Amino acid sequence: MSIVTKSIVNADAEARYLSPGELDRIKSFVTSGERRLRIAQTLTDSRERIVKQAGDALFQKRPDVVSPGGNAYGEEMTATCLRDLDYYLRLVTYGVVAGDVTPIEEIGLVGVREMYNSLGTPIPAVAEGIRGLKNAAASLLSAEDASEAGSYFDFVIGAMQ
Ligand SMILES: CCC1=C(C)/C(=C/C2=NC(=C\c3[nH]c(/C=C4\NC(=O)[C@H](C)[C@H]4CC)c(C)c3CCC(=O)O)/C(CCC(=O)O)=C2C)NC1=O
Repeated sequence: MSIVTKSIVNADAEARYLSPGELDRIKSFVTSGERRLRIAQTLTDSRERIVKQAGDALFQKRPDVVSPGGNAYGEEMTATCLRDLDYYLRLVTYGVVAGDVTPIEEIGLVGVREMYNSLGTPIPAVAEGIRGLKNAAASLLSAEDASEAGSYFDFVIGAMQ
C-alpha cells in the first residue's frame, strides 16, 4: 500500500482529516516521485544487464553453487537462479515506485527462508546475488539515486541474513 492509501485508510478509520504529519509524508512522497520513477525506469530498462552482471559476480564469488552438487548446477538450475534474481530486481522496482518496502516483503520475503531451506538453496548465496544486483544497479544510477535504490536492495539482503 502506498503512503497515500495508507494515510487515507488510517484517517478514515478515525473519521478525521489527514494530520499535518500525514500531509508532510505525502508531500515528500509526491516530491520524490519523479526521482523514484526515473530509478524504476532505469532498472526496468537495464534488467537483463543487471541480472547478468549480478549472476556473473555471484558465480565468481560462489563457484560452489554452479559446481556439481551445487543448488544452481546445470543449465536449467542456473537459469532458475537468475530468474530468482530477476524476481527480486522486479520487486525492488515495485518498492521504489511505491516508496515502501511492503510490496517487496509481501510478494517476495514472507516465508522465503523456509522456501529456500526446503529447496536446499544456500540463503547467504542468494543474499550475495542481491548484493550483485545492488552493485550493478548502482553503476547505472547517480550517487543519490543509487542510494535510494540501495535501501530497497538492503531490505531484501537484511531479510536473507
Ligand atoms: C516473486 C516471488 C518468488 C520467488 C522469490 C520465488 C522463488 C523460487 N525459487 C525457486 C527455485 C530455485 N531457486 C534457485 C536459486 C538459487 N540457487 C542457488 O544456488 C543460488 C544461490 C540461487 C540464485 C541466486 C534455484 C537453483 C531453484 C531451483 C531449485 C530446484 O528446483 O531444486 C522456487 C521453486 C519453484 C520453482 O522452481 O520455480 C521458487 C518458488 N518464486 C516466486 O514466485
